[in-house]
Amino acid sequence: MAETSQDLDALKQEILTQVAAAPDAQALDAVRVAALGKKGAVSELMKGLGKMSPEERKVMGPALNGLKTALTDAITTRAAALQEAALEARLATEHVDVTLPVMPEPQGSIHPVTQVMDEIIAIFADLGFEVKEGPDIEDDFHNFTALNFPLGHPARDMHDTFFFPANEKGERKLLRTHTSPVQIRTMESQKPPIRIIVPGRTYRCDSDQTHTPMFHQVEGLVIDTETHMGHLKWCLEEFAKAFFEVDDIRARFRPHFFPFTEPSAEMDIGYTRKGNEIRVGEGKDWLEILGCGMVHPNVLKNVGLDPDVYQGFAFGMGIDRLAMLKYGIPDLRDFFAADLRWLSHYGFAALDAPNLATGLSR
Ligand code: 2NL
Repeated sequence: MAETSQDLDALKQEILTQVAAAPDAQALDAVRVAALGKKGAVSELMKGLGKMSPEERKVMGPALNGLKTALTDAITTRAAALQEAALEARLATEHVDVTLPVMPEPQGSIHPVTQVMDEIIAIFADLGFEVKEGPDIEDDFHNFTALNFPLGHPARDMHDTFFFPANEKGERKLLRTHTSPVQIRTMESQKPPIRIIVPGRTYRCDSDQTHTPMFHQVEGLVIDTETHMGHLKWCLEEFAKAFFEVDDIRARFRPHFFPFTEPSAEMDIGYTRKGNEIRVGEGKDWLEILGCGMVHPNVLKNVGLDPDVYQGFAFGMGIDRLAMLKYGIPDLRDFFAADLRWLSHYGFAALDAPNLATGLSR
């Protein structure tokens, strides 16, 4: 082997050209193996060093080492450039336009009943009430007996209540006719003070222009040692203002009868009719919005509370009717017809959960 430094220069230029031309990491590695691998061109030359004269080796040794270093550096630099280019190419194919809408079109909407239920819950949550739920299938005790319905009371009658077939002991379950059994269960299981709001489905065997066999109620219950009618009145007036989104409201409490409250009342609010629109809070016509009263001492006794220590108020309202009133929906039966055109007209945006800070229905 009689390599000269000119020969080494030519070899270096040739390999550097190959390095620069390598299109990808794989091709570059092939260039590296051909030059610096065990049997590579540079490695073979280095093997020849042993057979050289000391003078020759003194020149060729550093020259070959310099060549090896120069090639290694060039390959490393090229490898980094290729890796960068590969990453750029991958990012270009995987790029995402973050300004595109999340979904092409909103697919569904919130049913007015759900909207009104969520609005009522938001109002009472703000007043410190806790939401409670319970079973739709109930027993006679929690739906009637505990609530001071005398045996043989007309509301227990087959015409109003959906009963299940009786068991061997003659007991029959039923579909709850109001959400009150949830308040009964709450009073049985937790000590006063109690402040709860109970939304849910209720059932009565009744179907005409203004009644559906399944309907929705929200009931509320407050029990403490000194809770009185004044608290009831303030609380329900605050509710009515918040619900109808007006600063002031005219209200009256008209005596009524419920087996589970004494005294009992229905709450009316003043309104005027302007064409097809009803304006709440002003005017001399009255609109009934809910029933209420002080919890009957017998109900307290039935859940093991001493009526000489505890007292409280309760109320109940029909959600379906309130939704019709607030959102001007003319026919109750459309609520449950599952008509997509009706739902898209009367439905609410799914991400606008009602809250008092930004306005209930906006
Ligand atoms: C209405 C009237 C009302 C209640 C429901 C209640 C519950 C318990 C004790 C006492 Cl556990 N009362 N609930 C009280 C008054 C009226 O609902 O017209 N609902 C649609």
